[in-house]
Amino acid sequence: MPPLQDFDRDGFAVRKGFLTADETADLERAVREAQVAVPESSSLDRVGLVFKHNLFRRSKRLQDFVSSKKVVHLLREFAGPDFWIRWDQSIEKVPGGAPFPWHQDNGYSGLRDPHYQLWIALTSMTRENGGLWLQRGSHLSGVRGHGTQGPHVVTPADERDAVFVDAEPGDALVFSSFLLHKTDANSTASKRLAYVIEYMSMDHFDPYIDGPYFVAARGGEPAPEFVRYFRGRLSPATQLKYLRPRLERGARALRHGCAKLLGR
Ligand SMILES: O=C(O)CCC(=O)C(=O)O
Repeated sequence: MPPLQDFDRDGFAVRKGFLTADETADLERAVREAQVAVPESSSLDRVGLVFKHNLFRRSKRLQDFVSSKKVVHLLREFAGPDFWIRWDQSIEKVPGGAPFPWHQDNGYSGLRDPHYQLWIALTSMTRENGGLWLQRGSHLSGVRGHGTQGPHVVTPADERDAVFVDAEPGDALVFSSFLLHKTDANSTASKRLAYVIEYMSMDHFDPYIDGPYFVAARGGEPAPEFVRYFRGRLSPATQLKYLRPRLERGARALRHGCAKLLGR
């Protein structure tokens, strides 16, 4: 594992062979099992990108994995000793699946604080099948402005600075949610599958996620537990930070509801 200074500088860290072949096969089985209950839930399905969210909420096996000692000991290097899971998803890019343009995860989440994305390859990830490209160090400039492009939230990036991460099944990548990343189209005849878990320090909160919240670690050790409250949620600073965006979202939803009612 590269030292923490490298992660601070680059915004990501790769861990080749993080899972053994057996662990990878077990994880893929658990992901496939949990996927069954989740409807394909995004307009991106139509362009060959199949996202299935919140799998861990339905699967004890995934809860055990995402809060296992191996995973917690990796994540505590980045997220600190106490962290919870805001989100997980499997991402399958089928043959012909479309590109997913440059963005920061915060462009989608609307959050001001970082989370740490643990990206585990369940198939190989190549340039041809739509593997992951990153902009080294791009996390250092904080949250950027994003626009929209079809179903995507996007921000400009210089292609010349892009770094490709080759991965084999069982390889893991941890990256900051502030890091710019993208994937290209899948031009092969095989699917590309990754399982992604988003870890957030318990000092930080996501006001757009409904509880209960799954705590993965306390004091740097596994402490799996669903809770209603934790310090980031209770913090007045967090509530204030998101007061305005939440009011704006509420107003947008109200306007949208009224327009629908009035048939506009
Ligand atoms: O897997 C992909 O093609 C892109 C997904 C992605 O960048 C994300 O979920 O943030």
